[in-house]
Amino acid sequence: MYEPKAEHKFTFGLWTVGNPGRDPFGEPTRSKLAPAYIVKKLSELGAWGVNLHDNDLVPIDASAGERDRIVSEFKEALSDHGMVVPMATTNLFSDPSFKDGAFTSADARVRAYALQKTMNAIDLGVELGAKTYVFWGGREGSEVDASNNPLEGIKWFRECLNFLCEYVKDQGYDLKFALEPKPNEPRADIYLPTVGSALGFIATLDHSEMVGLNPEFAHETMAGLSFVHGVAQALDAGKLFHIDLNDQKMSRFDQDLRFGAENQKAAFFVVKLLEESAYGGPRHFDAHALRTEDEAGVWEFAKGCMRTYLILKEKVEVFNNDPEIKAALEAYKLSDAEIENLSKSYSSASAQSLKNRSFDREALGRRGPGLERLDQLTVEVLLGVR
Ligand code: GCO
Ligand code: MN
Ligand code: MN
Repeated sequence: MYEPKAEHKFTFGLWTVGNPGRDPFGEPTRSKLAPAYIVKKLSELGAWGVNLHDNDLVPIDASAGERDRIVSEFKEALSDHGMVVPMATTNLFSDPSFKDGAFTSADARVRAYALQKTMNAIDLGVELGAKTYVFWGGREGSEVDASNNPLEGIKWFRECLNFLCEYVKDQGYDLKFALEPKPNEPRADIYLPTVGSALGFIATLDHSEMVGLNPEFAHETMAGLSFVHGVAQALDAGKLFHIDLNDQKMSRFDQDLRFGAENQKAAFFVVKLLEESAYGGPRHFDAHALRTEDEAGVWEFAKGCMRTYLILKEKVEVFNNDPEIKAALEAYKLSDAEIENLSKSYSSASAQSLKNRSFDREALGRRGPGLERLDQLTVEVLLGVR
């Protein structure tokens, strides 16, 4: 029961289970885990793959020879354990050169270096088999808007993404980009803070068809928004290219909690959306064990993310097959074929008939849609009594 298998497409970043527990107030509480060891452990737990930033694997100052040796050893670990790398990304936030942004830095040399670093990291990702390339603009933002005009920042961001789309096409890579919005941390205000803002921005790119979203549970929650709604909007736009699953208390610092640890109802509806949609991509956990934990706690954390996902997936079945829930949903969605025929698509005749029609406004306002009952039934499914 609830045993993760490759078909579930569970992935973790090297940086997630590899997180040593450093925070702004304290030093690491765990020792570093080698990438090959992470691959082995995650495969034993039933994960399908790992994702990485360039520098999770190859140190920023590695020579070309060192890089090739590290990459070939890592490839061997992947093939020994039957693991894949479906997504890769660039670390454009740790090095001090990126302290005021990478693609949005006001220093043209930093923007050019960020492009160079990203092209190299894309080459690495593609070499490892990645099909999705994530852009999390952690440093792309500001504390003081006096110094960095947000309009220019967005323009530079666009220029860089347009450049990189052309690079991918020029190389003949089979790679899509996924933007990962976040409202704040590490910057006070990060550009493209939410799913909605990223969708608006994507429409302005030269190759918008290559670019979609990597929404994260914690990030929308930090902004006080509904992650379920964000994911739905990305799906509706055909832009859900990847997903970062974790958990978060609203209005806190970035917690990166184990998936389902905090907001079980929202986690349930996310799983429901994913499982019922055409999204066939990875279920990626971008979270880490609590800083209190030792290595054993790290693997408990990883197991917990996958197990909770599978439990919620089962609860989706329970929800969908529950006769009372079915009836409540049917009663909630009141349809009327005749009137929908008039309102679904425009014609001057249907506009005229709608204008002529009289509606019993008071009766419409009197109807109780039954949401209290429907929600209680949902809670009972989650509490395991249905
Ligand atoms: C965060 C982000 C990152 C990104 C990662 C991949 O809040 O730090 O979620 O973990 O997902 O850099 O792009
Ligand atoms: Mn995050
Ligand atoms: Mn993330």
